[in-house]
Amino acid sequence: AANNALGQKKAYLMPRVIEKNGRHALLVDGKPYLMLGGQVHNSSAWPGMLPQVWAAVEAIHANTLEVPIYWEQVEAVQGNFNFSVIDTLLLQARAHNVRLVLLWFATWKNGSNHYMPHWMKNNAAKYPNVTNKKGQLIDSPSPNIEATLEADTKAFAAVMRYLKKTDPQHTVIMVQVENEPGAWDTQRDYSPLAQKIFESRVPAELLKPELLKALSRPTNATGTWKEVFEERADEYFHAWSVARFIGKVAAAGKAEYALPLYVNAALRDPLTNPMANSYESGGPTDNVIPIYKVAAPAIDVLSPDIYLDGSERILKVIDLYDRPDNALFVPEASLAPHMARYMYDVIARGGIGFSPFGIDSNLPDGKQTEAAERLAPFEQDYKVFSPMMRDLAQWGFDGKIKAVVEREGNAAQTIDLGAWQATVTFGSNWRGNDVNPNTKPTGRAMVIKLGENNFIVIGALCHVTFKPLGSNQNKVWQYLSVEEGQYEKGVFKPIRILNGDETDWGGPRFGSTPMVLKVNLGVR
Ligand code: N0T
Repeated sequence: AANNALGQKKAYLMPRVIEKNGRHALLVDGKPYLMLGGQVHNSSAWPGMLPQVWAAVEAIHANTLEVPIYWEQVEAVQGNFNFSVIDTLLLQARAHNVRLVLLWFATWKNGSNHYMPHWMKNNAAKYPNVTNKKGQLIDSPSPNIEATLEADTKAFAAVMRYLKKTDPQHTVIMVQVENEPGAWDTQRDYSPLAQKIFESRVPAELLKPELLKALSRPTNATGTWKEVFEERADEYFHAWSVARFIGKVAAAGKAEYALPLYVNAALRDPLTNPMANSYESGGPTDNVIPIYKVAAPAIDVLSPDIYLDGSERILKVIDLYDRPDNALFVPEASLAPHMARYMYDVIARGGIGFSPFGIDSNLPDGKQTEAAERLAPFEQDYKVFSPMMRDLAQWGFDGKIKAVVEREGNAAQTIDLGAWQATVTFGSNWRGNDVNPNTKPTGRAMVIKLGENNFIVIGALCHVTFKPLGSNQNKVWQYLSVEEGQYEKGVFKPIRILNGDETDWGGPRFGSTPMVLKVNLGVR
């Protein structure tokens, strides 16, 4: 596969994350790529389970599959690596023309050590868990243990070395290092060893004025963890320890093969600044992103796993992880119909991907209808997005897309487009009357600005109208044309022109199946 028609070795470009004016793109084969992702359930990455995984990938039109690889399976015998499952995944992904994001379930899986090989679990003295404040052992590995770090580093480097050798065409485009690292049930390790480090001085790397400022501390602060970070000392100490550990594992892997790497976060409430005893401590939650950036420079992206409720919370989280120093990537989101619409916001921000969790249904028998209902909105959006994926990725990177997602209460929203303002109302609207407001907030729309008066509008469960702004203000306007169509390999193919009842009452109505419209506006 790595040879061209003349039998010469083909040069494949490495996937990488780039930044321009604070926006990002994931380059795959040298061009911006948008991951229309799906993640499998935790125990699905076994050859016998894959047929139903591919069925789900096909059903939702995903272009990227997020799939775990298990340390306990890869290195069941210490130093003896088994990559047979990786081989299977690579072959089958290529056959399905789907890219992979591999998830390294290793030292941490949801804060626990459950994917460590038996030879480690059976040697708790060498690979210990953390101790809580009361001196009790907690179900979470300690980040302060050299032996654990060394074992994980060796294994991850072996995985990356193997990928470099067997995947010249970059079927794997990104790797997640660990899974939701940190500790539930304690803010840090209180073992004698960790306590000793905690009582020493904060390392110089953390005492840079910009970093202290980002952490809301005096820029000249210095001293022990407690002195510098006060009530946040326990959490920051754990975050630093976990991030340094992961940073070293990632650096060793990257030295073998420089794929983009990321760490995913079990989130905290982004609105109330809670303390780390109410969420997983030490993971890349929004408040410790600056610590992770310093402690783990080999990690390209810090990513939110969105299982939160409420549009205010979810949009806030998306905003907190979309930073000039961090590409926006949502590697997990609940597989719920209300969640799909946030992808519009992620795409508009130039995000590099989105993925609902658990696409391969394992609901009990008799719940198949529910499973289909959960997949449906992702399936419908991905169907529209996939043939224009490269365009969306480029437009998002260039800042040409604006999006709205329906909020609780269904209030109308506006989008400023320079010479025009679009107003989006939610529900199925007929002749200006809201006969059918959406029962749940699921409406969504994005507008791509192709020219001053030319737009692509994609939406569902809403109604869109325009009004002239700026130099056009107060002028009489009309639609010159509204074409309904779809993209085929990056080219807009119209099916029909919408006119008459389909556009006269202010503008086009979008039903539950997303539509792609090419809109051309004019003033008199
Ligand atoms: C996720 C998934 C999987 C107060 C849960 C979410 C996945 C892991 N963890 O199905 O286990 O591997 O990354 C944690 C959600 C915490 C919600 C806390 C609400």
